[in-house]
Amino acid sequence: SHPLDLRLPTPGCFADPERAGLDADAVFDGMTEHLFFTLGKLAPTASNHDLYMALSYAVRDRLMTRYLASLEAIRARPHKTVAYLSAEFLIGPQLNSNLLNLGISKDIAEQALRRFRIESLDQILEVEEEPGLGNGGLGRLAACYMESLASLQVPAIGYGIRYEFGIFNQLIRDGWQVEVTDKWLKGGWPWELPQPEEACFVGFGGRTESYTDGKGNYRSRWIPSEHAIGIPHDVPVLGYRVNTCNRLRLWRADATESFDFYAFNIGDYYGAVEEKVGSETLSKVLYPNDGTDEGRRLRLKQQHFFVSCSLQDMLRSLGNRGIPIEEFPNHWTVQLNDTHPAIAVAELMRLLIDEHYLDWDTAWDITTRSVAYTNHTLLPEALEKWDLTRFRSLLPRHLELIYEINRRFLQQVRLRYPGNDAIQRKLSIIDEDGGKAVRMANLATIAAHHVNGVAALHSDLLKRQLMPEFAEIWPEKFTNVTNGVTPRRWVALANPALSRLLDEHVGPEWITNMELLTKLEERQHDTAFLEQWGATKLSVKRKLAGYIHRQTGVLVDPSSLFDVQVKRIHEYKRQHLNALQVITHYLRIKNGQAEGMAPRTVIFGGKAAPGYYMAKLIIRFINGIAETINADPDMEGRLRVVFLPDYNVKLAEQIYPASDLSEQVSTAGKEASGTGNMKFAMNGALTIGTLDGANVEIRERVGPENFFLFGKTETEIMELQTNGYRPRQIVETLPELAEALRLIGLGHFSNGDGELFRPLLDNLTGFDPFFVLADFADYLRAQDEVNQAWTNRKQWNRMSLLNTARTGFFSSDRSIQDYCQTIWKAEPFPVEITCDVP
Ligand code: 475
Repeated sequence: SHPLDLRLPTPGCFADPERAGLDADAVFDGMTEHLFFTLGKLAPTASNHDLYMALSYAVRDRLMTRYLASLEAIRARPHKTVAYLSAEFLIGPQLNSNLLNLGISKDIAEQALRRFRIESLDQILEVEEEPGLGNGGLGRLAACYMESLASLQVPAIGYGIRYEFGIFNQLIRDGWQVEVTDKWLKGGWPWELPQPEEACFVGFGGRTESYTDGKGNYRSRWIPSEHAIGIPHDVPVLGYRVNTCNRLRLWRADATESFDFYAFNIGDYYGAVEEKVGSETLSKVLYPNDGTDEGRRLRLKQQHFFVSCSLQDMLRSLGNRGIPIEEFPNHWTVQLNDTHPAIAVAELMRLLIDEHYLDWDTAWDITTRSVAYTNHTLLPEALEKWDLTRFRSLLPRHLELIYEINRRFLQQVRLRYPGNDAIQRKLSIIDEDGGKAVRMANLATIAAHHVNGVAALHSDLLKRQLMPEFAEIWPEKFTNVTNGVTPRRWVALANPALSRLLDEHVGPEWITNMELLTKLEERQHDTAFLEQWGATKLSVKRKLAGYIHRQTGVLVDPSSLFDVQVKRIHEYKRQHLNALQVITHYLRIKNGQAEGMAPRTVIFGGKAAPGYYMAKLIIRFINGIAETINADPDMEGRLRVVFLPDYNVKLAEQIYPASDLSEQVSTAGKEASGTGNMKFAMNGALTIGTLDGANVEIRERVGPENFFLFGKTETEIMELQTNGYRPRQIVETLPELAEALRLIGLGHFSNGDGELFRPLLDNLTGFDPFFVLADFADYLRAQDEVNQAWTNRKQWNRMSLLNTARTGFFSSDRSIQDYCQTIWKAEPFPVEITCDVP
């Protein structure tokens, strides 16, 4: 490849930080300029936020050579690019990860900061506002994948929505969750580059009409009644110590000035303003549901908005380079992150047929060779379905195209299963049972060249349970890519103490090749090293203990076992199973049966969807338990319970490294993969978990002797379900459980209010839809094993070390390599920048 000499101010020479502008003097000079010219501030009066902004701008400047060189490289020499379409990107704080990937060490940053009388980088990182543009696992996965794509030098662009308000901030008031608007943009966000000249128009509503073109061809077109403009806001995504700097392109909806002329001309000033306000609300707020489909009209509008902008952007980039449209699949590989962007199938067909005048077969060939679909959940309540009438009123042309896609597909089905009406009804994109609806998973599956699940078990269940007929028709379409997490953020940045140890004993290459961590196994019997391993963990726990005290006022003992469950609150994730375990632990202490039980700190964190009553009650329940236990003198030095409010990426970075025990206790078959489970294990926490999602693969890799397994398997759960499950009978056989439930019913954890947790008790003893009671006894047994293992600290440290050593597989670098080879057929494209700049 040809090195680019862009004659740009900061060359990409990692070998020579001074000439690359990455030394302390250059960073200081950059900060000084930005303080003065960009922010209009004088150094002596600058606040920490001002200094955060100045440092961020100075760092952003240093991304630009690589950013522009990466864009220019692709423009000059086309190469297949990954388009990752996702309604969510939960990217987390940006400053520290850009410092790391650029190669500006903490020491260099602090040298620069000291000249502004700031002693530690942490003081500056603290004030950074994180963009909460996602709910949980799915959005965070997209962010890890963008980071790994860049680090592996694969050209990629992430397409999404620039929500003005991200996931709400969570307060806890009287034990209840309170949602507060997330105004992440209020202080200015320095990491985005708006590109108003690349705006796109998107239509909604209206009608379709048929016409005959100049050549006598019969055609259709869409006459929308409403429009929005999408303005791209680009966020640079730099790879680790490479020149590749990809982009996250987030669309902000703006008013459609050119379309309000009519209203202005008749003097309807307010009417025109109304349309302006209406189109702006499109990118206003993220829907805070994780794992449920609300079927709201505005949500479908958001989806079509960002998908249409993104596809137009891809087509335009081919046009700009004079590449024929038939070449689309060789230049773009389009990944649908769940069905949220699945309207892309119909929109790409519409753009190709109605606007680029291709025939159906050519358009379908292009679409199906470009698009692939990742499924993230089997829960029926999460599968997106759009009411047909609503869908037609918003996207009438898309519905016509979907009908035609469906007609052709069902013809194939009829040939394959003649006379089998049930199969046709089941596979149809249109749900005809009850209120008619469009099934987005069926649309995505029919069009995609690959459909993948996110862990081995999940991909298997996807094939065998959710889509057996599709898998029979297209066996080669279905595949697995087990999720992964980026070791840059989740080890190097989050856990500098551990990273130093790994650098020393494995060598710094672990950070881009996590399989090297197996070298740690050589140390598994080295007493001194194991002690150092334990001491490192303890040092990180001290920091978290400080944070817990500042946030909640609860004093926790850093040498106690930190037992942690952080994730969205959901019944299938079973935080209430963990809470019941805590009550049992408490009762054993109360009843003098706690001999040999090591001191524990049980930590919870996570948000509940604002409309999910049972999840919110579970938060109240945990806080009730915490209040009772933490106030009881008998619990002093033995048991502490903490609910950390407002769990987000920034807080997660504090929590994973400080954990001893990772709670992964979902009902088998319900958690598609989990990714927190990987972050815990990499940071040396042991897992207590069910055979669900990626837990299965984590256990296989770390070894069953280094994992606390409990609970029914997916098959056993299915059997229970079909044979009739009676949770009340379980209570009768388990006195500890009965006592816990009795106390809850007496209001022991709710200041005497026996009614507060009644719905939770009724749920558990009535239907218990997630088999909490069915797994309770085995869970307690596994918790006793945990306690035993913790008592032999050398043994525990060894198990912890083996967890870190053997979880290299769960690096998102490995996941991305899987996607590149099996689904995308995309390859690295190193960007060269000459260092010989004057
Ligand atoms: C799974 N979010 C995890 C993770 O693959 C898995 C749903 C509807 C609307 C908005 N967001 C959602 C999810 O479905 C989601 O986050 N799924 C999660 O994806 C990454 O590790 O098991 O629950």
